[in-house]
Amino acid sequence: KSYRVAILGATGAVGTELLALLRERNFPLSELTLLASEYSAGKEIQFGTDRLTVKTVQADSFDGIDLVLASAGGSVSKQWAPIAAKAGAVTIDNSSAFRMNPDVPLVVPEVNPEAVTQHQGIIANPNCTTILMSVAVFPLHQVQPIKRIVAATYQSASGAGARAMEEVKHQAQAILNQEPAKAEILPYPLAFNLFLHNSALNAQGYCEEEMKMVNETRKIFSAPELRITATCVRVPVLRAHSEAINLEFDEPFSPEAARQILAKAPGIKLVEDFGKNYFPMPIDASGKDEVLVGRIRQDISHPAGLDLWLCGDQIRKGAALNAVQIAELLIAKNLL
Ligand code: 2RA
Repeated sequence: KSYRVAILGATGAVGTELLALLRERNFPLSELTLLASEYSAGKEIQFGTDRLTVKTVQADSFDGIDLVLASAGGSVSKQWAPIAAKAGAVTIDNSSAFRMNPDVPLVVPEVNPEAVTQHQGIIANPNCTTILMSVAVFPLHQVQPIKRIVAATYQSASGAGARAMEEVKHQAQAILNQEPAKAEILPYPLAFNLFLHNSALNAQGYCEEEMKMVNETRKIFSAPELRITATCVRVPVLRAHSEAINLEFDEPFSPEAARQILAKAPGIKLVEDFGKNYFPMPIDASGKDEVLVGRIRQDISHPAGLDLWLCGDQIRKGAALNAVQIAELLIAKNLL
């Protein structure tokens, strides 16, 4: 069987990666429609031997469509995903619009694949930092429930969009030319700098990005008691996020046991050579499907604590790949 697929937000960084993945993974396509808001309409995009023209999304865009892969921002998803559902399509939405909606499964295929069976037309793709952390720590949680997570993230410019990736390069060039670094897409100069993620702050001083890690992880793990705190930082890296993760359990969890479990876990590649002091780096994770995990070690401040480090491609596993894997899961479960 093959499927009529629409990509909503086809011209963005994630949309571009979605197209690449559909080809790379030979997704069974009978028809591919590229949709975007009016100002991106008309663009021509090469897809294999076909030259596709991006169309403006409108009420009848989803008639006859089986699957919508949406990555065009929360307001566009809020407007069009319910219309697509009414037209009989399943939407896998990369925005945060529906993630905490109880009727919308929030899915990382390596963690809670069974959640897709509950969908009512919309399935939410978690935030990139949540996906990467979930893939890395869920295999340990399955062996011994995690009590508390302390996360610090080192997030690439790609999370702020393709234009932000260009801007950080221009900023670096400016600085090397002893010129002022302009910050127009990004809130501040990022080249040779870093800053706390600039999403809105709540009354407790946590930003939306940090609360996504807290709330989304609890939903994906079905672990409302799981205690999580996070500090999210934007760093001058192009397209891979890194995260320093501290885990607290009830009982000690040895690094050796954790290493053995993670070495066999889905979606993970162990990268650690203590002799060479070599561990995951964004340049190794970029363009890869796996979450690179390394520097697994006993937390010396807590007998039941464990520290680890991860890097993962924000556009790929952090967004587009996870969405395509959810679509593949729907096919495998005859839900599409
Ligand atoms: C970011 N996770 O990195 C957010 C959006 N992709 O800014």
